Amino acid sequence: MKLYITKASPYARIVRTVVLEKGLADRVEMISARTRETDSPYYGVNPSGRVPYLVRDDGVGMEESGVICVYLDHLDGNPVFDPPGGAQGWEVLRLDALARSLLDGLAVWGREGRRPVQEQSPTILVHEAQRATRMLDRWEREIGNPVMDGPLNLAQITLASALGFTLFLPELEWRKGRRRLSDWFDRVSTNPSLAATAPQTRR
Ligand SMILES: N[C@@H](CCC(=O)N[C@@H](CS)C(=O)NCC(=O)O)C(=O)O
Repeated sequence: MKLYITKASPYARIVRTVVLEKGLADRVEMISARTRETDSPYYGVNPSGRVPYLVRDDGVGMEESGVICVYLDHLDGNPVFDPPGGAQGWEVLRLDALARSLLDGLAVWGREGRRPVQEQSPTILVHEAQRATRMLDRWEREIGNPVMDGPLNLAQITLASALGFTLFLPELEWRKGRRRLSDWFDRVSTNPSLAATAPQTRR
Protein backbone atom coordinates (compact mmCIF):
# COMPACT_ATOMS: atom_id res chain seq x y z
CA MET A 1 0.00 0.00 0.00
CA LYS A 2 1.06 3.58 -0.52
CA LEU A 3 0.28 6.33 1.97
CA TYR A 4 0.63 9.88 0.66
CA ILE A 5 1.54 12.28 3.43
CA THR A 6 3.32 15.45 4.29
CA LYS A 7 5.53 15.37 7.36
CA ALA A 8 3.81 18.41 8.87
CA SER A 9 0.21 17.25 8.31
CA PRO A 10 -1.51 16.45 11.60
CA TYR A 11 -4.14 14.40 9.73
CA ALA A 12 -1.43 12.31 8.09
CA ARG A 13 0.17 11.94 11.51
CA ILE A 14 -3.00 10.30 12.85
CA VAL A 15 -2.74 7.63 10.15
CA ARG A 16 1.05 7.28 10.49
CA THR A 17 0.54 6.62 14.19
CA VAL A 18 -2.02 3.90 13.47
CA VAL A 19 0.33 2.34 10.89
CA LEU A 20 2.96 2.00 13.63
CA GLU A 21 0.51 0.87 16.31
CA LYS A 22 -0.75 -1.87 13.98
CA GLY A 23 2.74 -3.03 12.98
CA LEU A 24 2.06 -2.18 9.34
CA ALA A 25 5.24 -0.18 8.64
CA ASP A 26 6.55 -2.89 6.27
CA ARG A 27 3.35 -2.93 4.26
CA VAL A 28 2.76 0.80 3.90
CA GLU A 29 5.12 2.86 1.77
CA MET A 30 5.14 6.52 2.87
CA ILE A 31 5.27 8.98 -0.01
CA SER A 32 5.70 12.73 0.47
CA ALA A 33 3.11 14.54 -1.61
CA ARG A 34 3.52 18.03 -3.01
CA THR A 35 0.36 19.70 -1.76
CA ARG A 36 -0.92 23.22 -2.39
CA GLU A 37 1.20 23.65 -5.52
CA THR A 38 -0.13 24.63 -8.91
CA ASP A 39 -0.14 21.61 -11.24
CA SER A 40 1.40 19.28 -8.65
CA PRO A 41 1.83 15.77 -10.07
CA TYR A 42 0.08 14.60 -6.90
CA TYR A 43 -3.26 15.80 -8.31
CA GLY A 44 -3.02 12.94 -10.79
CA VAL A 45 -3.05 10.55 -7.82
CA ASN A 46 -5.59 12.30 -5.62
CA PRO A 47 -7.68 14.98 -7.31
CA SER A 48 -8.52 16.69 -4.00
CA GLY A 49 -4.79 17.23 -3.46
CA ARG A 50 -5.20 16.48 0.25
CA VAL A 51 -3.22 14.17 2.46
CA PRO A 52 -3.43 11.59 3.91
CA TYR A 53 -4.40 9.40 0.97
CA LEU A 54 -4.09 5.63 0.99
CA VAL A 55 -3.72 3.68 -2.23
CA ARG A 56 -4.68 0.16 -1.25
CA ASP A 57 -3.11 -3.03 -2.59
CA ASP A 58 -6.07 -3.37 -4.99
CA GLY A 59 -5.19 0.08 -6.41
CA VAL A 60 -8.20 1.85 -4.95
CA GLY A 61 -7.47 5.19 -3.26
CA MET A 62 -9.08 6.39 -0.03
CA GLU A 63 -9.30 9.84 1.57
CA GLU A 64 -10.06 10.95 5.15
CA SER A 65 -7.75 10.08 8.03
CA GLY A 66 -10.56 8.58 10.13
CA VAL A 67 -11.69 6.25 7.33
CA ILE A 68 -8.13 5.21 6.50
CA CYS A 69 -7.48 4.42 10.19
CA VAL A 70 -10.52 2.13 10.36
CA TYR A 71 -9.45 0.40 7.12
CA LEU A 72 -5.90 -0.22 8.36
CA ASP A 73 -7.09 -1.30 11.79
CA HIS A 74 -9.36 -3.95 10.25
CA LEU A 75 -6.82 -5.37 7.81
CA ASP A 76 -5.67 -8.10 10.19
CA GLY A 77 -9.18 -8.97 11.34
CA ASN A 78 -8.26 -7.90 14.86
CA PRO A 79 -9.27 -4.22 15.17
CA VAL A 80 -8.09 -2.48 18.33
CA PHE A 81 -9.40 1.03 17.60
CA ASP A 82 -13.11 0.28 17.18
CA PRO A 83 -14.96 2.11 19.98
CA PRO A 84 -16.21 -0.26 22.66
CA GLY A 85 -19.96 -0.84 22.96
CA GLY A 86 -22.21 1.29 25.13
CA ALA A 87 -21.61 4.60 26.84
CA GLN A 88 -17.81 4.29 26.80
CA GLY A 89 -17.87 3.92 23.01
CA TRP A 90 -19.92 7.08 22.63
CA GLU A 91 -17.41 8.89 24.82
CA VAL A 92 -14.57 7.82 22.52
CA LEU A 93 -16.52 9.06 19.48
CA ARG A 94 -17.58 12.29 21.19
CA LEU A 95 -14.05 13.11 22.30
CA ASP A 96 -12.53 12.17 18.96
CA ALA A 97 -14.98 14.60 17.33
CA LEU A 98 -14.07 17.28 19.89
CA ALA A 99 -10.37 16.77 19.14
CA ARG A 100 -11.03 16.88 15.38
CA SER A 101 -12.97 20.09 15.80
CA LEU A 102 -9.99 21.65 17.56
CA LEU A 103 -7.66 20.28 14.88
CA ASP A 104 -9.81 21.54 11.99
CA GLY A 105 -9.66 25.07 13.41
CA LEU A 106 -5.91 24.92 14.04
CA ALA A 107 -5.37 23.67 10.49
CA VAL A 108 -7.32 26.62 9.03
CA TRP A 109 -5.35 29.01 11.24
CA GLY A 110 -2.03 27.44 10.25
CA ARG A 111 -2.96 27.56 6.55
CA GLU A 112 -4.00 31.21 6.74
CA GLY A 113 -0.79 32.13 8.55
CA ARG A 114 1.30 30.59 5.78
CA ARG A 115 -0.21 32.75 3.05
CA PRO A 116 1.73 35.85 1.98
CA VAL A 117 1.09 38.52 4.62
CA GLN A 118 -0.79 40.79 2.22
CA GLU A 119 -3.20 37.93 1.41
CA GLN A 120 -3.92 36.93 5.02
CA SER A 121 -7.32 37.68 6.47
CA PRO A 122 -7.08 39.29 9.94
CA THR A 123 -10.71 38.26 10.48
CA ILE A 124 -9.93 34.58 9.93
CA LEU A 125 -6.80 34.73 12.08
CA VAL A 126 -8.70 36.28 15.00
CA HIS A 127 -11.66 33.94 14.56
CA GLU A 128 -9.45 30.85 14.64
CA ALA A 129 -7.37 32.12 17.56
CA GLN A 130 -10.54 32.67 19.57
CA ARG A 131 -11.99 29.30 18.56
CA ALA A 132 -8.75 27.58 19.60
CA THR A 133 -8.81 29.32 22.99
CA ARG A 134 -12.38 28.21 23.66
CA MET A 135 -11.72 24.65 22.53
CA LEU A 136 -8.51 24.34 24.55
CA ASP A 137 -10.33 25.61 27.67
CA ARG A 138 -12.95 22.95 27.06
CA TRP A 139 -10.23 20.32 26.71
CA GLU A 140 -8.64 21.43 29.96
CA ARG A 141 -11.94 20.37 31.57
CA GLU A 142 -12.40 17.19 29.52
CA ILE A 143 -8.91 15.79 29.75
CA GLY A 144 -9.62 13.93 33.01
CA ASN A 145 -12.17 11.74 31.18
CA PRO A 146 -11.10 8.07 31.57
CA VAL A 147 -11.22 7.71 27.75
CA MET A 148 -8.18 9.96 27.54
CA ASP A 149 -6.21 7.64 29.81
CA GLY A 150 -5.18 4.02 29.31
CA PRO A 151 -4.49 2.24 26.01
CA LEU A 152 -4.09 4.55 23.03
CA ASN A 153 -7.37 5.17 21.19
CA LEU A 154 -8.35 7.39 18.27
CA ALA A 155 -9.53 10.25 20.52
CA GLN A 156 -6.11 10.33 22.17
CA ILE A 157 -4.26 10.12 18.84
CA THR A 158 -6.35 12.91 17.32
CA LEU A 159 -5.88 15.22 20.31
CA ALA A 160 -2.14 14.49 20.44
CA SER A 161 -1.89 15.35 16.73
CA ALA A 162 -3.86 18.56 17.21
CA LEU A 163 -1.71 19.69 20.13
CA GLY A 164 1.45 18.63 18.29
CA PHE A 165 0.44 20.87 15.40
CA THR A 166 0.69 23.90 17.70
CA LEU A 167 4.43 23.68 17.05
CA PHE A 168 3.54 25.71 13.95
CA LEU A 169 1.41 28.17 15.96
CA PRO A 170 3.79 29.35 18.70
CA GLU A 171 1.75 32.53 19.21
CA LEU A 172 -1.03 30.39 20.69
CA GLU A 173 0.90 29.58 23.91
CA TRP A 174 -1.71 26.90 24.62
CA ARG A 175 0.02 25.47 27.72
CA LYS A 176 -0.44 28.69 29.73
CA GLY A 177 -3.15 28.15 32.36
CA ARG A 178 -3.83 24.61 31.10
CA ARG A 179 -1.75 22.48 33.40
CA ARG A 180 -3.77 19.27 33.11
CA LEU A 181 -3.87 19.35 29.32
CA SER A 182 -0.19 20.22 29.18
CA ASP A 183 0.74 17.32 31.51
CA TRP A 184 -1.46 14.95 29.50
CA PHE A 185 0.24 15.97 26.27
CA ASP A 186 3.70 15.41 27.75
CA ARG A 187 2.60 12.00 29.01
CA VAL A 188 0.93 10.80 25.81
CA SER A 189 3.82 12.09 23.70
CA THR A 190 6.09 9.43 25.22
CA ASN A 191 4.10 6.77 23.36
CA PRO A 192 6.64 5.41 20.82
CA SER A 193 4.30 5.73 17.82
CA LEU A 194 3.44 9.33 18.68
CA ALA A 195 7.08 10.12 19.43
CA ALA A 196 8.13 8.68 16.05
CA THR A 197 5.59 10.77 14.14
CA ALA A 198 5.96 14.07 16.03
CA PRO A 199 6.57 17.13 13.86
CA GLN A 200 10.19 18.14 14.26
CA THR A 201 10.78 21.53 12.77
CA ARG A 202 9.09 24.69 11.70
CA ARG A 203 7.69 24.36 8.18
N1 LIG B 1 -10.57 15.76 6.78
C1 LIG B 1 -9.31 15.43 6.15
C2 LIG B 1 -8.41 16.66 6.21
C3 LIG B 1 -7.15 16.49 5.37
C4 LIG B 1 -6.44 17.83 5.13
O1 LIG B 1 -7.05 18.91 5.20
N2 LIG B 1 -5.14 17.77 4.84
C5 LIG B 1 -4.36 18.96 4.56
C6 LIG B 1 -2.99 18.86 5.22
S1 LIG B 1 -3.09 19.04 6.96
C7 LIG B 1 -4.09 19.04 3.07
O2 LIG B 1 -3.80 18.04 2.47
N3 LIG B 1 -4.14 20.25 2.49
C8 LIG B 1 -3.78 20.43 1.12
C9 LIG B 1 -4.80 21.26 0.38
O3 LIG B 1 -5.75 21.74 1.01
O4 LIG B 1 -4.64 21.42 -0.82
C10 LIG B 1 -8.69 14.23 6.87
O5 LIG B 1 -9.04 13.99 8.04
O6 LIG B 1 -7.92 13.48 6.24
